[in-house]
Amino acid sequence: MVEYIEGDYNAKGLRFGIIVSRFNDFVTNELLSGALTALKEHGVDEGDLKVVRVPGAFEIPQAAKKLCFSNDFDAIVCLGAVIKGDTPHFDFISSEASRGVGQVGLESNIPVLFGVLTTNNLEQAVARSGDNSSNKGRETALAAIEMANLFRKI
Ligand code: INI
Repeated sequence: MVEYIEGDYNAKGLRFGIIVSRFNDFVTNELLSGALTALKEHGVDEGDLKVVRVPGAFEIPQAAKKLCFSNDFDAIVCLGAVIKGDTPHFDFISSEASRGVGQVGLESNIPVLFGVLTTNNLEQAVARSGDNSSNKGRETALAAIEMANLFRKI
């Protein structure tokens, strides 16, 4: 008989580290708000949440690595906003953030979730950080709950 394993959305008793970058904070504050709301809605105790702020998306993987290896968390949620400008800087920051977060996730024993917006303009960033189900912080927090529960089962 085939065994199917998947995570659920009960977050009671789970501990989450949230890393949020300060660059474009008018967007990242909204991502954080979406993530915190989703986690609390699903039963996380405030005492099981830690929010770590870093300067920009480039620094997110470095802080994620520290949190992962502290053994204090069931999952790490990474939040940031990289918005395209007139120079190639966007490409370096966004690719390093995604590559770095992915690498930390593969090296650690807990899920590391990528909630860093990489958008062509401000309008796209605002559309994905509003107070609704499209909020990337909310979406990432829900994925973190599911993955943390999944990791307890496998
Ligand atoms: N950091 C961001 O999080 N988003 C950006 O859009 C951005 N841009 O465009 O420059 C950005 N740059 C800062 C970068 O993440 C580092 O903090 C900085 O380079 C110091 O290492």
